Amino acid sequence: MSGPGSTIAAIATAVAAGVGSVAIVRISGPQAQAVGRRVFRPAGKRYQAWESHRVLYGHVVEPASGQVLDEVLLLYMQAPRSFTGEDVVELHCHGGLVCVQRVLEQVLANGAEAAAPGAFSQRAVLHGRLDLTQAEAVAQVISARSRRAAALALAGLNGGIYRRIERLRQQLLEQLAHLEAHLDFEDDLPPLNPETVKEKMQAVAEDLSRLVEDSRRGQRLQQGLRVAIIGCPNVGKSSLLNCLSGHDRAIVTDYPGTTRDIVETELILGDVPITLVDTAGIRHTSNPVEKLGIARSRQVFTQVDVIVLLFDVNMGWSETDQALANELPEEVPQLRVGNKVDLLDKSSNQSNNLSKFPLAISAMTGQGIEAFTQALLNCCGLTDLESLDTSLNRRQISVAQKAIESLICLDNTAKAELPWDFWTIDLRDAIQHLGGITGKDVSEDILDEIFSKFCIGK
Ligand SMILES: Nc1nc2c(ncn2[C@@H]2O[C@H](COP(=O)(O)OP(=O)(O)OP(=O)(O)O)[C@@H](O)[C@H]2O)c(=O)[nH]1
Ligand SMILES: [Mg+2]
Repeated sequence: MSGPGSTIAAIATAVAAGVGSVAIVRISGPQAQAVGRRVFRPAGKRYQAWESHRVLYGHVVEPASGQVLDEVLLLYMQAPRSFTGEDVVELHCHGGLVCVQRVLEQVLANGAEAAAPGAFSQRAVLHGRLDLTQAEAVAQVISARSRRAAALALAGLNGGIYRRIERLRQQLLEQLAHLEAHLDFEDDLPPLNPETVKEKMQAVAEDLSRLVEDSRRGQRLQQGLRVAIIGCPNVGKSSLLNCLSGHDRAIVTDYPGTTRDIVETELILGDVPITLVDTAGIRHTSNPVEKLGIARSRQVFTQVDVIVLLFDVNMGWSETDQALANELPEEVPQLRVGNKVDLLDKSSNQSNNLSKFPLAISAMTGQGIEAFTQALLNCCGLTDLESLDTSLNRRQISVAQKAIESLICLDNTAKAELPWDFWTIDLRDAIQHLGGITGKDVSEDILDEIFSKFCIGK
């Protein structure tokens, strides 16, 4: 990353040919205004004074030749009232690829340096505009694929993670202060009760463990689920994909062996983003094309979060279905679902199948789809999402786990009745780990590493 005193610039919006009516070049740093003035020509006198947080209208030009590169709106935000806490100039250009890139090139040729990934957010943290958890939440807000995932990320952006972790850190700091005072002034203070200290530590460890558990669900909500529909030919896999996605995405015929390639579609079920993967029906075949399709189906087994094993409820669960079930990796949750329940003759003993397989649906009429959706989300712990109000990201989960481990060590120290100064060692570790989540206790190297995973312009 360029040094903290430098002036940096990047395109802050998504860049794609032919789309987006507006694209933004963001400049941040002490020279932001100077760089902006070099390339911006106001459209009239009234746009010459640069007041903070006022929009100016004009053109970006190549200073030497005066050639106009784009018609823009310019927004100047004076330090510290900006995203980064520094002077910021935003040039709102035309969208697409060409204009915005030419504007950026000109900005870079006139005194700004290309921003490294995450550099704007990193500066926001350095200048105290955001804490580390809020900066990380920005990335989650942007990548959210469902309303619920966005709401959860926004809670982090509003300081929800910071407050929860900081409260726990303060509780630990309080205990540390007690222990240290006791070590220094043992004779002047009433004796410490180890049980009380232990209980307080345990309460913090339990709260952290609950948070980690919730965060695993939050991660799944954020990333979405990849769900494969697997089964013998003709059981209605492609029909189920079409039924759930609400349109004719995959070809459906009554010929077994219709689907050959993997067909994927994105949808939202119960606020959870889902990538649904339809596969070729698995059977022995001599057809070389179908064989290739079946090989692809088998590759999908290990690349998904859940497998829906579909069978025809009218035929019952056959040996072939069982053989297929045996092939599936144990670590991937499976949901066995009987399809074509609309054809089931209730008067015959076929209906016994229903009691054996509670998940019976019709991809044709939609019967049972609601219960199926619930079961699907349930097997990944993704129901009752309203109760989920804070979710750590992957990095934060692993740091929280280290804090929990330190508290477990502390518990062992307590059980072994070791002297108080041993307790303070584990306690300090736990406090340090929690500070690593909020950014209160992280080295510059770690910050660099965290922000390098952001994208350019953030
Ligand atoms: N009555 C009834 N027919 C269904 C239902 N689901 C699928 N079908 C019919 O079953 C036949 C096969 O459906 P597909 O969706 O192509 O089956 P598939 O499992 O994708 O088959 P392959 O791609 O060959 O493996 C078609 O004629 C569908 O209309 C259902 O719930 N009820
Ligand atoms: Mg199919």
